[in-house]
Amino acid sequence: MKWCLKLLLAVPLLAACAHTAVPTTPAKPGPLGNTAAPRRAWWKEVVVYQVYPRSFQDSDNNGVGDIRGIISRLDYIKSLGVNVVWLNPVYQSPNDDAGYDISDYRAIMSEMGSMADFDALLRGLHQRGIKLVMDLVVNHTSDEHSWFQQSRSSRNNPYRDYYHWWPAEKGTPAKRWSFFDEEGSAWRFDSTTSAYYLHYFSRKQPDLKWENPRVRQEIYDIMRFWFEKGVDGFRMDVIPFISKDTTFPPIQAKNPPEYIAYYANGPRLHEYLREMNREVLSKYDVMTVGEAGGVAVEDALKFIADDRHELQTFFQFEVVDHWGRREDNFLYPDSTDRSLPELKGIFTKWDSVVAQDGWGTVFLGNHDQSRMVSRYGNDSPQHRKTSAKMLHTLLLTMRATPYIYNGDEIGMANIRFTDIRDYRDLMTINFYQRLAREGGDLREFLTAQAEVSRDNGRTPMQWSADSNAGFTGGIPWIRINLDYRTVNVAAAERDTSSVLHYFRRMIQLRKSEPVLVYGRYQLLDRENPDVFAYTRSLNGRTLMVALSFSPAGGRTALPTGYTAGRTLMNNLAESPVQGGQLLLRPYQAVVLELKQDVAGRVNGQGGN
Ligand code: TEU
Repeated sequence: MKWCLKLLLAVPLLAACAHTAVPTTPAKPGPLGNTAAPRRAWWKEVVVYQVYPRSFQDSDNNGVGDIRGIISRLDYIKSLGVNVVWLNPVYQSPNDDAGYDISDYRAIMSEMGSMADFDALLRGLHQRGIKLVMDLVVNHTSDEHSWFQQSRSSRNNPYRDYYHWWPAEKGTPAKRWSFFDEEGSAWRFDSTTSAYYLHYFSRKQPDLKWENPRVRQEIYDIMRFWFEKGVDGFRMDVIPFISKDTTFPPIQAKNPPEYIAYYANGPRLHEYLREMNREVLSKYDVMTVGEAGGVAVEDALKFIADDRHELQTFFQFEVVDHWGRREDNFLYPDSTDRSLPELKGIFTKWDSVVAQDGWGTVFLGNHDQSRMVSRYGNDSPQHRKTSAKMLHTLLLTMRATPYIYNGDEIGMANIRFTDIRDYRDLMTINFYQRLAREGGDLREFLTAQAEVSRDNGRTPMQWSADSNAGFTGGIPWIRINLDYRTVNVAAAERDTSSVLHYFRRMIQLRKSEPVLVYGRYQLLDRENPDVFAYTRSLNGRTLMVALSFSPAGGRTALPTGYTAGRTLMNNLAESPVQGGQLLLRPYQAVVLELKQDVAGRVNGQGGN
């Protein structure tokens, strides 16, 4: 295939290309495996590793991770078997929101290094056959960006129309909540020109006005700048927010999900994405993933269908928003919201989109979430390793491009701060201040944050049992989880039963089995409260994945008409197969080959 050849030349080691071509018509379809496979593309076959640069590796002992630090760990990243690194923002930034407030899109944040360091990182990745995806944060800039400095200086400034301004003489603008503001409002009065500017995130993150064609051209130029350097794609921050109803009507909606229509998914969103694709993305062989919270499943294909020419993929947030956080306020947990059947339903619903067109993504952790093992698994000493392996089995067996967050490959857990002074995330700090002013329940808030705060996912990478976990020789910018003495990369390398070794084997399995990438997904045993089980089928070959989400284990059955063949992966030594039943131990995960039994072949029936 053409793309494969191109990629083989550019990236000689990408194992995904070593497969033989995937025929689209099955030879002898079993009941579970008779649909055509999606069209191949390199970005469907990769495994992405997300590097949070502030917390990955410090090379100059200032306590903050940096680019040279990442370079020193490239062989480790290579050893994981991943094909792509997604790097959170490293651009020049005053760091109000950990780099998501950019003051210069063509410069590197000084505490993270220089452009020469960045170039060396890109070279080092490419030499190892690994691609680099950057973060594109263009719903907003920093208030210290020169565009905003100009824009706020006078009403006639040529940059005035780069941002959303509401002149005070029109009265107070209709209420818009900010995600991060310490007073809650997304409108901030600026006395220099007697007008309010819009900032959905912090007051140091004013929203860009995409309606202005000059703004869009500036952004396309920035994208070209990085693509010309050789960057292989963008993860696009809060992309549905770039188009909004700029009349800013008063909000009529009662329920939180309806609010989104006032903030995002505006009338010109798809026009902008198509323009961006036409002008920039279509000119490069790159991958794109939009961060698309709030996009309903019915609207998904508008973003990702092949013939739309917008994005290739996006992150949907239904999975991570479902499990254990309140729907109306992510700062608090919700212990009633942990139904496995519902979670399975969400995965299955989103898979049905890519069964038609487009392509999906799957993730359980990132820099905005608490740690995957603490949230979906069980981070007690007894279950941490097994449940982390189980979750990696899920991530690496879905019909979607998997994104693995750094540290999850060794099963890093939540730090659970109890003191507000330990927090670094403005989301937690600003809300705490607001609550303190309003006389809210601070103790309840801190208890909640210990479970759900973003800082749980931002503590430094645990490399070894040495001081500061081998992350820094200085004072780390955020506290390190004390479990680093046992949970660290060096220990995991020595222990052949570690999460790390399992993770590497799981990646190799995905790379060697096209059925795990392209095969049809079918949910089994939908209502089972303890077990998530499904099949993946391609070209007459069917694999079954069974995952226990419970400290009590669980049981499920093989699909009717099939018997268990080879076990391709098992996170425990014991086999769960007992005739037509699977008896899973706590958090056990298996990937089995299924064979059609004679009766099934004769009458072509069975399956669920
Ligand atoms: O996150 C978008 C976003 O919606 C988050 O603010 C989310 O509401 C919160 O993290 C709850 O989990 C993106 C980035 O990933 C995040 O780090 C930035 O803070 C934010 O955009 C603003 O750029």
